[in-house]
Amino acid sequence: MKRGTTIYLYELAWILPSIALPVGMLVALAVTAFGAGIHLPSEVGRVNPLHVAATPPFDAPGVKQIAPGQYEVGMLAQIWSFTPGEIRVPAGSTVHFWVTSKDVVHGLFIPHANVNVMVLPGQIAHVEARFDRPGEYPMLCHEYCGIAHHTMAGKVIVEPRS
Ligand SMILES: [Cu+2]
Repeated sequence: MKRGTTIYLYELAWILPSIALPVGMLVALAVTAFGAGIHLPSEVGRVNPLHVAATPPFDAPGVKQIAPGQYEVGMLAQIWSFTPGEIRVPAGSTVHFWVTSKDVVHGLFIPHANVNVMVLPGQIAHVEARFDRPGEYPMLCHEYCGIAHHTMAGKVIVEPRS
């Protein structure tokens, strides 16, 4: 085999995967977004952060049962806590979180529950999660929001079904 041909094949062995990989990722992204309808949790509405404490559902933050096994949580994030800071639901529940911030940029991250959303003042974020396994799930702020950011946490308590 001529030397020039060998180099060409060697280059081809790198070029083809480097095209196939991003194309494969784009196809996976398109199938996920348009086929399976999976999207990032995003802004679903706006609220004036100055009047958020008087705007439903944030005027009475808390857990509300909306149907059997379905709960809705109106949640306010502020430096350096979540209101409500503790959420209790029975195992197997789906929880719909409606979250906004009173002051600065926060985040809401619940490990093992597929909740990871930005919480911005002026924007309402919506995310839902199903809690099948009983236990305590921490709710963490994952955006640096000031000197006591590391203390900003709450918990979801999933109680076993009797
Ligand atoms: Cu925070």
